Amino acid sequence: MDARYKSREIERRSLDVDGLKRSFLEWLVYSVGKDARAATRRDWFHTVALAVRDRVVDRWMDTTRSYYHEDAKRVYYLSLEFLIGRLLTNSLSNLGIINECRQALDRLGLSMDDVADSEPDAALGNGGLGRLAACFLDSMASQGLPGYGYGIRYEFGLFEQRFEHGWQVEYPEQWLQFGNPWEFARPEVLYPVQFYGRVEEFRDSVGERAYRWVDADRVLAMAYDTPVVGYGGDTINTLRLWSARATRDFNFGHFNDGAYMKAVEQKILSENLSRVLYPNDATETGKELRFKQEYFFTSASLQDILRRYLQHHTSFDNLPNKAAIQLNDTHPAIGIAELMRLLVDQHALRWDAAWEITRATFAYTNHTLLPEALEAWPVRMVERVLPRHMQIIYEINAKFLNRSKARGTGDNAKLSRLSLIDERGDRRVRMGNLAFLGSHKVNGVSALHTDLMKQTVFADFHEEFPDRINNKTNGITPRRWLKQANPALSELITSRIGEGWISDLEQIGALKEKADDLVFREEFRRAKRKNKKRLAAYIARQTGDEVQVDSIFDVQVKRMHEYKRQLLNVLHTVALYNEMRDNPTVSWVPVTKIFAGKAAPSYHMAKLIIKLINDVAKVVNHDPSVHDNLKVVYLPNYNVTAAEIIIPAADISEQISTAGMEASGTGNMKLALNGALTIGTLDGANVEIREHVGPDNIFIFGMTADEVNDLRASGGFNPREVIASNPSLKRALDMISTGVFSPDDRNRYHPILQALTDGGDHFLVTADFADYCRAQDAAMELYRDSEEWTRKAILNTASMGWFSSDRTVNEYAKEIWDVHPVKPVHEGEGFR
Ligand code: GP0
Repeated sequence: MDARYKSREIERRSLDVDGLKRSFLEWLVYSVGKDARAATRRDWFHTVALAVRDRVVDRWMDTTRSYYHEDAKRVYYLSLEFLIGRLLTNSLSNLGIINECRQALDRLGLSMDDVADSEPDAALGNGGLGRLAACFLDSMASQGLPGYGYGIRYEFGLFEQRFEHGWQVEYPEQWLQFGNPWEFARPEVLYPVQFYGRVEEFRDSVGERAYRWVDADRVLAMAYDTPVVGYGGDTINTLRLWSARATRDFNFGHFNDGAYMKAVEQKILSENLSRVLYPNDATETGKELRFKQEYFFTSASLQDILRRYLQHHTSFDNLPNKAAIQLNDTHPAIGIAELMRLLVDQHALRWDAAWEITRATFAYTNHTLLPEALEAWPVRMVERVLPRHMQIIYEINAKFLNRSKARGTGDNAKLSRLSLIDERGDRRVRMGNLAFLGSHKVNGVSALHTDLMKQTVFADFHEEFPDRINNKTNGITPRRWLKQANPALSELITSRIGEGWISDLEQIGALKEKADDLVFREEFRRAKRKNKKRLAAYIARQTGDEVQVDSIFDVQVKRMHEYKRQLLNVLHTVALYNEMRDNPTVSWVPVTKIFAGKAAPSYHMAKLIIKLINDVAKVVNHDPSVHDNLKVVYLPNYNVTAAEIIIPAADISEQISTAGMEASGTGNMKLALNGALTIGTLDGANVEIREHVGPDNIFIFGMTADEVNDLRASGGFNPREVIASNPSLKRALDMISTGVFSPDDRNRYHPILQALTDGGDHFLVTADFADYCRAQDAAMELYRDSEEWTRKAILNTASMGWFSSDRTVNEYAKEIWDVHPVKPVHEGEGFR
């Protein structure tokens, strides 16, 4: 090799300050095409990202090659959402060169924070489900597990939320507008995906009945790869996202008619498939385009998985030993029919063999029991869009129901509940049933949720397959959610217990004994205060509101949903406002209520609650009679980047869903890890958080899931009686209904009042109100004793080790996937 070339190769990979600085300048000039005088902040971001990417590529190839050489079993995480957020700080931090990078930029007169702030937030997801997928990618790479993410490269991520007169307004989020320095386009990794057409029956070479899908429309799926940097930089995994490309072949019918433009138009329209993320969280809207998106990325991923498998194998018998496919919710569940089609129609396997392979390969994670989220596609649509898959689904169903009948499974009512087809009304394909039947393991995301799955949605299936359902309580990555987002606390922790906690979060338990150490408490408070100042500055920039750093930062950040009960929180806010006005001489603990979260654009009630919070904020924040003791803030455009600023600054974490309705929650884990005390119901993972932090270090209130269930079943719940018997609740509701917060439109909130009264208060806001206020009072009282508060906050941080997504992913690896870590062999020269 030419000596000059070789030295440049080494330079490309150097990790010291000088090497970084030189390569920044080189990238700026030769790839971004600017000199230092003309470069904008965005140019510098692209420059730094490209230089960092250089330091990742060799190790990435080493990792991929090692998996290939070992023919390791891989896990494929199929998810319609990956909520990754920004990658610059994450990559630098996982590579261990964040300080070197900061210094190199310093020498160029640049601020690392400004450069990092120029990166768009990759919001290819709605909320918890998408963020969980991103945390799992980090954890798989950090533990050396051969894990691939597969999804869609949406051109438009989740909408940008702004407020206009307090109302949510949506704007398109164009994260790719200025290019994406992290991704590698793979124009040669291209798979055809078909839609529509019809099925032809024929006899195969041995005279067996076989099927062909003909006259279908075609789109191409093109791969874009993003390296996923594991902690320590040893393993670099791949996130492969598919983008729709038009095929070049023309519809000759149109062409011969001279309708050239019409043919081209169709081609262009086919690329709409990967245009935009559906903005609904936990609701199914039943749009054909969504169904096509699901099939599009699932089919491309399966074709890619089989291609990779066939590099080493000639028969499919070993597929389950080489590939584990995890379905993140039912969105990719059509993959079960697709794998059957690929094995039976394209690779000529016998049905029973193909079914065994399919079931042994797939596993399914359920994320919610909400009926409005359970996907059920009209048979007529599936038949039209994917005619061969509809046949396959019928065939799976017939075989299953016949076998069940033969085994003497229950009555017809039970069989019709087990059926893949819902025969009531317009016939529908139940994707949850398909996912369950086509998987060898099915899991819930918290202990309570998994129990409820067994008792409700999958009760009949659980009876048939008692070993299939298992629990995998969610987790969060400590790299992004503590090390990166909260440097103040991270440095303090590392100064006392070393940095082992970053890759083994259970080690953070060693901090428990520091809870009684006065000096440590003081430093813990100082870290929190620093984060609160950072958030206060962010609030001032975003909303113009001034908040007191020494007030309680009471935080509820999550998607806006009635079951998450932001309404309960704002009702308490109004009640507290009244108490403060009634008792001006009491020395109140100042409180700042901080809300953030998006509502689905078509979810009117959720948007109305946002408006209510903003209206309440307007009144409360400008009322001199509360002496700044109460402030209400709704931060716009909640996303991963905002979460990284808000979460480390929280004193109180609001996790107040109606018991039985929040599958797990993961924000609850992030907040507790960062030293917030939870006010919460016994719902989702709150139950397990209480077990870990201890009942004295969490404020639990409200009805349990069983009580909710009984109360609803009894039909005897009367919210009007509850309201009438609680003066503070009644007064708050009266103020809202008489227009105290909406003098410009006194009837604005009637739909909310209506839902809480005649509507029957489905989410039991009124039922839990009194106990919620009691929990709030207890928290405010405790906050006066800052030593005791800090002790509990430390115990929260110290007790969250089990909630690392490393633990979660390890459980999946051992109990579902049977995959093992691979140590990559690094061939790179002059590297470290
Ligand atoms: C569940 F069904 N979740 C869904 C969905 O469509 N979107 C979504 O984000 C969430 C649950 O609501 C959760 O409880 C859970 O922790 C998360 O999935 C990951 O399992 C919200 O935090």
